[in-house]
Amino acid sequence: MRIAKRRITVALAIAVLLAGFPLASTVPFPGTGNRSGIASAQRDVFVNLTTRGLRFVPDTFQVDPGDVVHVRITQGEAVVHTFTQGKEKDRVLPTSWSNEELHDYFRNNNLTDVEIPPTVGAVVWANFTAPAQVGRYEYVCLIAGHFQAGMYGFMQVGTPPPAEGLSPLAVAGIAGAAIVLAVAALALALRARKRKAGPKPPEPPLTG
Ligand SMILES: [Cu+2]
Repeated sequence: MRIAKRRITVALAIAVLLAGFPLASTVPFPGTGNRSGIASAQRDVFVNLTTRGLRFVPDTFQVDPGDVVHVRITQGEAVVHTFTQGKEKDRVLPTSWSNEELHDYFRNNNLTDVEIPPTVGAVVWANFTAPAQVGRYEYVCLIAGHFQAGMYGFMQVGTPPPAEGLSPLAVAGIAGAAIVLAVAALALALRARKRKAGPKPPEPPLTG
């Protein structure tokens, strides 16, 4: 009876440890969420983009939440473009969309929308405040057919979480559990071997 009680206590302790374990992995990644409540001065950041071959070069850039972003766009070809920055977090727009659908969407979902005249070397500035939420925000060109041809990119606001969605703490926890299991398995294997060994067979008599 006493042993059974102790077993239950041990099982409970393990259950509590396991239940607590997922807590580590749900702790927000540093930098997740908005900065409200944290006193920090707004920062001006400058980003250089070029339009070339129906592409934005580069097709990704990173800023911090709440940054005042100044995008300097240099026209690299004699084709009119727009730089239209979306404001919906982690939305990836389908390239199957028609230009009408794209225009309808960006009518109410843009942080900035500027036109780049079709003169090589022309410079246009797009200025806006980065969203408070960490995430990816798509930017596109609204000239008919350009988005569908691949003229889009992503502004990364804040530090993206690790690819697998596991926090470093969770990864460390899993690695630790794996080591504990490996050591336990080794100990069991050694014990089994010791048991099997038994007494030594007698030495054969020496001859000649
Ligand atoms: Cu374009």
